[in-house]
Amino acid sequence: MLIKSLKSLVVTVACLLSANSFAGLITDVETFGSGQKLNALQQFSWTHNILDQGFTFGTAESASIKIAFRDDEKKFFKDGFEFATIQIGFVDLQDGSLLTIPTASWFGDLGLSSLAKLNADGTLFVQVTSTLGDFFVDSSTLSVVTSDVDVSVPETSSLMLFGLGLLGLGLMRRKVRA
Ligand SMILES: [Ca+2]
Ligand SMILES: [Ca+2]
Repeated sequence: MLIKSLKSLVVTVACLLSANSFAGLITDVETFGSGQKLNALQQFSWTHNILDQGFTFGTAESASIKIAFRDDEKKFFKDGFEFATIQIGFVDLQDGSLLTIPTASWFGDLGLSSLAKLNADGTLFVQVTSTLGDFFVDSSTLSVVTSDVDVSVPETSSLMLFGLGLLGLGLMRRKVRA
């Protein structure tokens, strides 16, 4: 009985430890009403801001972005080729300008310079240009993995010590009984 309750205690402590992991995830979604229509050579830009999601400067470890595209394709008359240029950040050699066919969602990881920008001010500029064809930009989702400083570390350690202490106590009692 005692061992059983100790086991559940250890499991509880383990759960607390994993809940106190150092990584966090911030998701910032920008939607553009019923979709922003882009005709040939038109541009559309927006800025993600993760400060209002409780972002702490310098804690972004990695980030990815998903842009949802939708073709304006008519039912009977398929239009021609579609190309979009995606620019992430203002001057960003690593992320560069990416050419994509804007008929489905585009997904990409942010490069170091965009990550540095996020860490510096919590914002990220994104711009889409219709290089060819016409299509909709429906939404943009920025996901940032953060290494938030864990203020509950001392608490976790004492909980673990408490758990280990109880475990030791239980083992001692078991020895005495045997
Ligand atoms: Ca935001
Ligand atoms: Ca089209």
